[in-house]
Amino acid sequence: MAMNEAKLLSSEAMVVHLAFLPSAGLGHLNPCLRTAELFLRHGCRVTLITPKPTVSTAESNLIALFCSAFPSHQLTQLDLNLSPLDPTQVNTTDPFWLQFEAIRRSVHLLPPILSSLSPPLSAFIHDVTLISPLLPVTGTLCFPTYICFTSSARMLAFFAHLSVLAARSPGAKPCSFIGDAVEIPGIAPIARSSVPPLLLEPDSLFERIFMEDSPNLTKLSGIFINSFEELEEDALAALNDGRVVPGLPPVVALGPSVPCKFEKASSSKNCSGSIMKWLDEQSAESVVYVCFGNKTETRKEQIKGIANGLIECGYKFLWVVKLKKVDKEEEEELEGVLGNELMRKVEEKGIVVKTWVDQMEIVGHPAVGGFVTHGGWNSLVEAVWHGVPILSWPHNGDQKICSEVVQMCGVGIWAEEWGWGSLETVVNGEEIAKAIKEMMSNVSLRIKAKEMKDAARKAAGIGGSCEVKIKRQIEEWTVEEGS
Ligand code: G50
Repeated sequence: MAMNEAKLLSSEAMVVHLAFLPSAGLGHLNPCLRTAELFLRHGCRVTLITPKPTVSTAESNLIALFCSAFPSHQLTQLDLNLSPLDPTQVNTTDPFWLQFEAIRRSVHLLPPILSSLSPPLSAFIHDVTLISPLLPVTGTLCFPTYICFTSSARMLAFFAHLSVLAARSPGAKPCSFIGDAVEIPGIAPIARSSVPPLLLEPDSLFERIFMEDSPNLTKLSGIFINSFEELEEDALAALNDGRVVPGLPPVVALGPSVPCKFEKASSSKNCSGSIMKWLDEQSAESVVYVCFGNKTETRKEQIKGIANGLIECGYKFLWVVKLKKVDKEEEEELEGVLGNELMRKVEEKGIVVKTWVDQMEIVGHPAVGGFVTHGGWNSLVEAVWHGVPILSWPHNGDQKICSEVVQMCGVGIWAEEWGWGSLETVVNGEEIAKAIKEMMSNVSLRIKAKEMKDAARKAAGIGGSCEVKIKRQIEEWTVEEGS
């Protein structure tokens, strides 16, 4: 049956039905699920297509929670059983990037799934890492296609503008056509040292995907992003008025992503009661929260420096330690790395956890007064949402470009001289303690963070920019379907 005919015959024709396809790692899964939840809350029907098997347990747990939070007439979950990927064919050993590639190579499995959905799809929304392989698929099926961009508007501007630079130097690689800084109209220059390291590595998988996808952004119907005007006014304006790349589709700022119903339902289970009880006993804004995301393992040679810094800084702390990239492999004990003596001192002053925590709940606790983070975009926006000052320590990828965003709007500091946390020099305890003290005692930082929190709450509140944009988007799809 032709698609239009199906729409006319279906009594549910005016229901907006969206399919979401997330990618690997919480940094990609979370924005996708939170965007899906926004549309579900506004009455849309959602089909969530989940690539299986997932890389980490944290991802499969989150998917299960999300699915159990909505009734089956609103949300359907379908598996995308990935074709096995021969790792020797791919230029990476990173399990998350291997999964990105495995999903890219499995998109041929999608057409039968997507075309059989009922009511027919109003739009297909997928992760940023899947752009080019999906274009022929969605093109044939005639769905408007959107991406969930999983980073800042500043990073999106960089990603989009690279196609302009590449077109000026045909055949050249980013490592040669990117100079000392990337100048993008309307956006503060991005230094070469802030560019994701793998983009400067010729023929890395990241470079290949990034460069293949960048020119294809203009073929999408729209880009959803977890940001808002007050946080990234200049970048959002430059993206939307054609200065970054002519012909870019609308960049719809749906942020800040707020803690969702499905995540809240899980908090009592995930966040162990003892952590929250300990936080309850601490005075307001007195605790430093340290966490480098769900897929950044801390190098063994850096662990002692962090432990010493935390002991020296004089504040209580809650430290989430990851010694392995993938949670399933985490078995080593911290004590083995720190030694008995240091471990004992650490435990006198703070709490160390190795398990997945409900970060939103922790960052939002009144006792937390500062957040030492790897500068992952979701973590930064969560800190902004709760008005908590940030000390960023970018480890890889887009994290420097994102750290610059919070630094520029005055809600965070960034220890630029530390370089890339997982690649460059080991930072000693003294320096770490100094930076933490600066974050915890800087009054202007705390005031700015509170102001940005108010702006964030307004954007996500009733009648705020997020709601206005969601309603406008749904209306657009409804009109398209009705016509
Ligand atoms: C993951 C990662 C490194 C990295 C990024 C990751 C980003 C995010 C935006 O998400 O930069 C982005 C990802 C892929 C892409 C374009 C943009 O093709 O490990 O830098």
